[in-house]
Amino acid sequence: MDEAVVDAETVAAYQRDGVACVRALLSPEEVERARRAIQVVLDEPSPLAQVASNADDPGAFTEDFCRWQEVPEIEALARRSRAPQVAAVLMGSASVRLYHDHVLVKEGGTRQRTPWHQDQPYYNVSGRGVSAWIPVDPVPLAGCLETLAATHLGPWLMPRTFLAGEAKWFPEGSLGELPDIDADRAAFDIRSFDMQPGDAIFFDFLTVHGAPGFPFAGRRRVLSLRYLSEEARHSPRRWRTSPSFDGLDAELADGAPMAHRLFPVVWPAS
Ligand SMILES: O=C(O)CCC(=O)C(=O)O
Repeated sequence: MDEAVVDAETVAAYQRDGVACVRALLSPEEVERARRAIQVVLDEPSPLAQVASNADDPGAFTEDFCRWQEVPEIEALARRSRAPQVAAVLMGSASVRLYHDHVLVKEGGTRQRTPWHQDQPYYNVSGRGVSAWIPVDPVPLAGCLETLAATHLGPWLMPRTFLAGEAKWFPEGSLGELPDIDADRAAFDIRSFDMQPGDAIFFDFLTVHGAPGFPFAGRRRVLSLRYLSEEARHSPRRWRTSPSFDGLDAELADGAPMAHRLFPVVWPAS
């Protein structure tokens, strides 16, 4: 283990809980780069971009996905910041691939909650992966991503569409349902953190998580970098995944390693 990259206590916490906060993952210069990149993404949204809040929300929740090939500053951060090496150490994986980048911006005053969910059932992969959720603004505890410790150990829970609650990716009844966490929050081991720009929450693709709105004056701009372990395998779903990788199923067999130009090896750096 490389102690200079992430300490042993953080690695042990991550493996036990499926979540760990890594302070100052990005340098101040890298935070500036991430801010510029997020602005480019907001100014020039891709076809995958969406507003995930209602029209009457006093703020707005905007998302975009998979921009690293067009926005060089995202590619530089995804490849050459500490993030891919930390991802490798936390997952205990000798190499990691970039899966995708995800920009998540909540404007000040946004009411829209991000519902509790696991990411992996929405994805086209099986096997371990990790997200690095990196705010470039201060995020007080009351506005921070929330995670449920140890849910990375499973089971997989039913992914549903966020607004209508439909089961599209797996047949109805084939996976267990998420408990009503907000009905009895004290019964769950909820982890969240007071974040400074450039700090990161690393969490497993199976870790149950959600986020409150952002009841503050400033914005909550986040760059999430998502990485695959060596054991990740292609797992086509019966419904469009989020994000979708159109045409991939014709190029990568079900069960194949994620060896494809869309998912470059980013650690060890080449
Ligand atoms: O930033 C948010 O509000 C939610 C983040 C999330 O669900 C994710 O990063 O997978």
